[in-house]
Amino acid sequence: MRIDEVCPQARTIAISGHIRPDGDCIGACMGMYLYMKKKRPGARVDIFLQKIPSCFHYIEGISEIKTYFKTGIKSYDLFIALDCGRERLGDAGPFFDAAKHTVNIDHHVSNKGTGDENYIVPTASSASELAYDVMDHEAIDVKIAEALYTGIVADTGVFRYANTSPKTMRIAAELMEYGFDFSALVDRCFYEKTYLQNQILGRALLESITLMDGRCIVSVLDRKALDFYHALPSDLEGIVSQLLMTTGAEVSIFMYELESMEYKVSLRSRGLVDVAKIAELFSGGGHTRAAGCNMHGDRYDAINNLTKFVEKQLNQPDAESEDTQTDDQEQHDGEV
Ligand SMILES: [Mn+2]
Repeated sequence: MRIDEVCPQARTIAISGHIRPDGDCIGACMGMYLYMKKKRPGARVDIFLQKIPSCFHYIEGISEIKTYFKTGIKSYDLFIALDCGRERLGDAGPFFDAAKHTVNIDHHVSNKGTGDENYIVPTASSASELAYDVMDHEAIDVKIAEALYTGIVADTGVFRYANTSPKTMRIAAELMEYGFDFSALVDRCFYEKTYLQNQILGRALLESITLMDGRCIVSVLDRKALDFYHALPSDLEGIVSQLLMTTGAEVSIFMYELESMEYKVSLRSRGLVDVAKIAELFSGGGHTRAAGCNMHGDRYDAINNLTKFVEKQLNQPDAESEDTQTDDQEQHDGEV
């Protein structure tokens, strides 16, 4: 796909991505938005996304996002959906349905292509990588490069996950040539934590327990602890991944109390255990290496119930737990 060849006459263009936008969704959409504004000066270009986490506010044009999904236009000439199909567009969905022509650019295996024109590449690291693919590289500038780089870094866990390909690295290198501060960008978006977040991470690590000779590590934070730190769910992101970074751990489980006797559970695996299968037993879901579910009742019962199935899988290592990781699964439970 060459995006410049799609509806060159379009006078109105809308761009959007999935609900609860993550780094890749934001990077791909913003990169495309800045690119289209530059390449199509005669057209009106609008971008719709839900609220953007403040760590991404350095991206050029972020304040122009229509977070309320309101516009004077009923039917756009062209709608570009990035990092998801029609079904995850949320409030941007009706604009997609009403658009005269739709384009879908995505890297999720589950997406069969929901646009009039589709560029779906499940082996790509990120939607941002694909957005780069369809652009005329001569027209990319430092602001577009910075947005796309953000997206690639987000979905590859800073070039750490198995979805990082030589092509990903080549694109990242090309983007780097534009000369933005990639080091500060990575620190700010992916490593920096607030003091509160660091404290609560410390607390979760301190109170963790290991089971099965250290192959499974579990930590639980109750309501009292969360209230003490005034912690929000977003402050707890990354705890389960940090737990897994323990020598010998195959599976990590992090639980926090939503309300009395109700727990939000996150599971991570290095690949030997399929945690999606375990989460599914408790009406949750996710991917082989990252999954989540909610559990009711006593915390010890919850831990026993979960770890029983971890142990079962660990004791049959030749079970079909092929690693099928292809995208942002390390960061999100249950979200495809
Ligand atoms: Mn993505």
